[in-house]
Amino acid sequence: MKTKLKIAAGVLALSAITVGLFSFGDSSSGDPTKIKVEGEMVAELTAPPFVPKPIGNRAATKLIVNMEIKEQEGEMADGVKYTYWTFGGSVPGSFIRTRIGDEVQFHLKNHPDNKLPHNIDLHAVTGPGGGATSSLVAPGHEKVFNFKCLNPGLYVYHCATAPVGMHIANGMYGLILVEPEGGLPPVDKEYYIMQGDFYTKGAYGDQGTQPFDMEKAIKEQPDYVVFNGKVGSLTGDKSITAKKGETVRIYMGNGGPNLVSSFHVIGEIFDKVHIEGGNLINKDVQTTLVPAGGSAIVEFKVDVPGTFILVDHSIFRAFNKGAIGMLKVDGEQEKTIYSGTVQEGIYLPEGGTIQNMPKEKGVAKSTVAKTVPEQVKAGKEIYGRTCFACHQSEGQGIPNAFPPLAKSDYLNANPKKAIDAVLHGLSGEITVNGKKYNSVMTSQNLTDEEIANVLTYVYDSWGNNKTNVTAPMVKAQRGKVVAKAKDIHE
Ligand code: HEC
Ligand SMILES: [Cu+2]
Repeated sequence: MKTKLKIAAGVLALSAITVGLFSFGDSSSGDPTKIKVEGEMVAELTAPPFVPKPIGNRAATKLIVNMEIKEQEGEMADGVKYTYWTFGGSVPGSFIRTRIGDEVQFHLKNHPDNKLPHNIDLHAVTGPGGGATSSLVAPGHEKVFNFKCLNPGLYVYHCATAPVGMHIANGMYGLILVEPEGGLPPVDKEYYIMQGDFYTKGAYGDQGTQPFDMEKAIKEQPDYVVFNGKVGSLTGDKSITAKKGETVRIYMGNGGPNLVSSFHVIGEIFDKVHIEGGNLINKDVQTTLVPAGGSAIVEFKVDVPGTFILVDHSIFRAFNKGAIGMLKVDGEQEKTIYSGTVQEGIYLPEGGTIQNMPKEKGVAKSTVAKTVPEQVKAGKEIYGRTCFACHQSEGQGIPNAFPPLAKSDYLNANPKKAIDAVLHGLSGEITVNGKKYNSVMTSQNLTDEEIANVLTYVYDSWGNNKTNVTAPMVKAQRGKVVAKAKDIHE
């Protein structure tokens, strides 16, 4: 406990210096301990990905926070059960929104059905243990303590009951925002996201109830790295949304317990980042580092429609451990900002010019028809280069994000639809093996022969129905959908 307190004091000292150097409005130049409070109110708390209403210009007040701890079973991924320990019934815990000068009266309630004592350390608190020393509470009990918000910023809170790592690893963390005098500038959409790493006895995707694995946690080898407590919490119909032209602010935290997050939104640039959730604003940022037990506030305007993928850019975590979310932006295309593919052709270094896709036979160099095993071999290589990233090594896909190709009823029902997906891309709602997906697969820039080979490989693998897709079949579909696309444009 002693060393932990020292660390907390060090962090607080640092944040005090930051406030001195960079202004978060002018409030920080005054003495926040002197800010008078008016009246009292009960804090609105929200589950992720939502945040309470902005503070705006309300005066500092006595703010009552009622936080209930619940130990409850949830789903880490499809068919994977996990017992989470939560603040308020969600991972991350309920979002708390305050302002500088608020006097928070914190009620920590440990539900009688719980098995363990817990407490809370809020990084926004100036005081021993960030509140942990005053809040240890047994099941069926409540503890109350008060603190005054002295430093504006976005702060992590977490349980600090021994074994601390285990309480955090089971989901006991969340964010508390302390707004500056007058509030943060208004934006159109605000969301709450927190990354966390999870350690299970079984490997990623192993079915059934998965207990916590202390050994893997100590070795810092997580099976899951996820946003908002589970795989797929922010994909498909749970994606966060915005309309073209809107400004989006994400309150991004990292509960850890171990990993640091390289937070990135594919296809967007953060116009502004409150570095580490504090007062220093960086502009035009591609990827921002969110420390374990730290945060960042990122803001950007969405200028073009589409699906933007949120990732930890330590990229195996994204595609293999679950750290993927989606922001869906509606609106008209904005071709001057992003054109889409304007030309598709064959690149011949010797020839030096871009040519159109071969319309006639004879352009491709080797047109000797391959045997099925040759197709499978060539197709496997293409799969590893192009499809693998999303549909995964065994065609298992990623729950709620990328549909499976293994034993896919969609794929096995009709090779023409599979060919269309690879040729022209696929978007809108589809159902694969009883699960709905509503996402975007971009068109894959492959020749007829390559598409034939990769699909023959897919059909030959993972329990699929061994359809042999040939180049002429692909060519036939290519012709058809061009005509269809034309219809749409007319
Ligand atoms: C960038 C990610 C990505 C890549 C790369 C990708 N796909 Fe997809 N694929 C998707 C998504 C997302 C969907 C679902 C689209 C929807 O919801 O409408 C999908 C759907 C499909 C489907 C139909 C659904 C099913 O599960 O049967 C097939 C077939 C398919 N992809 C094959 C491929 C093949 C073959 C490749 C490689 C040549 C490939 N995909 C590359 C993301 C991708
Ligand atoms: Cu706890």
